[in-house]
Amino acid sequence: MASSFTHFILLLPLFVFPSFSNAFSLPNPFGNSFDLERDPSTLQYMIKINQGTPQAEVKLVIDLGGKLPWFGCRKGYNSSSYRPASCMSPQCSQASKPVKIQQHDVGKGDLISDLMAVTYNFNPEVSPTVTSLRRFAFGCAASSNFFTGLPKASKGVAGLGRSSALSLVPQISVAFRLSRIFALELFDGSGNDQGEIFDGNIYFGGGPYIHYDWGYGDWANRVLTYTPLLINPKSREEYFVDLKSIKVHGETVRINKKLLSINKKTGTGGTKSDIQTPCTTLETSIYKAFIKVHTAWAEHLNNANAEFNDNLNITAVAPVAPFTSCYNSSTMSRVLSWLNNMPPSVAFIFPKSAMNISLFDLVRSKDGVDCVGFIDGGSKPMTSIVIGARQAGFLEFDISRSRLGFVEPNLKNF
Ligand SMILES: *[C@@H]1O[C@H](CO)[C@@H](O)[C@H](O)[C@H]1NC(C)=O
Ligand SMILES: *[C@@H]1O[C@H](CO)[C@@H](O)[C@H](O)[C@H]1NC(C)=O
Ligand SMILES: *[C@@H]1O[C@H](CO)[C@@H](O)[C@H](O)[C@H]1NC(C)=O
Ligand SMILES: CC(=O)N[C@H]1CO[C@H](CO)[C@@H](O)[C@@H]1O
Repeated sequence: MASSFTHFILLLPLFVFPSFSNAFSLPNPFGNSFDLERDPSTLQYMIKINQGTPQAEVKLVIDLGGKLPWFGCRKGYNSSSYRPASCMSPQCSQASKPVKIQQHDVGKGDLISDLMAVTYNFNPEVSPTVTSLRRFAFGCAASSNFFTGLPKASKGVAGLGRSSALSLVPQISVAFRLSRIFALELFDGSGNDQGEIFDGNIYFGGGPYIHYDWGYGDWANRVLTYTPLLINPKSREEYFVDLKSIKVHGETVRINKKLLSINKKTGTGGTKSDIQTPCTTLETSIYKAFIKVHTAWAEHLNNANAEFNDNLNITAVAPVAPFTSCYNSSTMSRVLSWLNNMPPSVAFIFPKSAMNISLFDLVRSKDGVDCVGFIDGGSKPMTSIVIGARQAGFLEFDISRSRLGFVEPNLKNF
């Protein structure tokens, strides 16, 4: 899937970013954070960890549904603090069964432990950065088959699953007595107005998420809205949510409701968050209905507008694969400045809250072309809707309270 995106730059000009895009977040003083890097060719987000003795930087691809962190450690791994996972350790009971990493089984005994540096309170202006070394369990991948499809720069995968005791989330929470919470702040490498490039951060332990809000001109916390996380009995590591409908500029997309629930026997259907998916995928019938409503909005806007604003003229252009609906961005930008008083471009509607995707609905695919950044996921996908990295922005995964937190973009700042 990722490879079809390689020629795309998921890029939007700064003016279309919601308020959080230009800012670092400060994690809660007791929480931990790591920098993320996005691989430009596979668009995968990698967590950068410092690990072993002597310490070396290792990049691991974030896998929200992964059971444990793992990397290639047979060849050339000569860390002096490396240990096979001890059978006195609580991890041993897990290791006595073969540990599944991605689609492959690793044999018994392939669990190791080593030191990893964890940084907290990372804003030096507030107080000095504190780095602490703790011992963590990792899967040790012996064969190069494990690396098929991973970015060249990565050495393995950081599993952040919600159920496994070896997932990085419970491991960090046990080591630092934190709640089982992590948050992802994803940028697309397009930088802020000081020309700095951020790909993102991951925070462990929960908020507040203090960040510099350029629209507001001061430090601010993020106000999160929540929706419950659901368990898919056939895929217990992943983060499913109860999406009820999708609205495009206030208009509800007609969706066969059956597709939105998880089949408890087969595990198919429903909606999950997965940042290894660069752009949200929709089952074919949902995709078609969605694009239809989006297109109707553009046409309606042009017609309605002709009477009183001749500046507004959204012009469709030849679609750029894998997208099927694209517009001339010079005609789109005028619309964007108009949006202040309109419903968000796209909103995911949950039982008691709505997640506005305003402007993250679009992807600038090549110079001057903005495409509706959703992908046809096929007619028989395992999961009907996969909310991808482009539409994620800032997400808090709260396993302790089984809920997903998100920021509603502040439209006043556009
Ligand atoms: C082992 O570690 C040393 C010191 O960091 C390094 O110079 C050497 O290249 C490493 N050996 C291998 C095979 O990676
Ligand atoms: C809108 O743009 C199209 C294509 O550029 C053009 O043919 C049409 O005349 C324009 N309409 C208005 C009202 O400006
Ligand atoms: C977009 O519109 C502008 C202004 O009308 C025009 O100069 C440009 O060629 C168009 N770009 C595309 C990709 O159609
Ligand atoms: C801040 C904001 O724009 N909130 C909106 C998000 O979307 C829902 C559903 O369309 C609206 O009701 C909110 O006002």
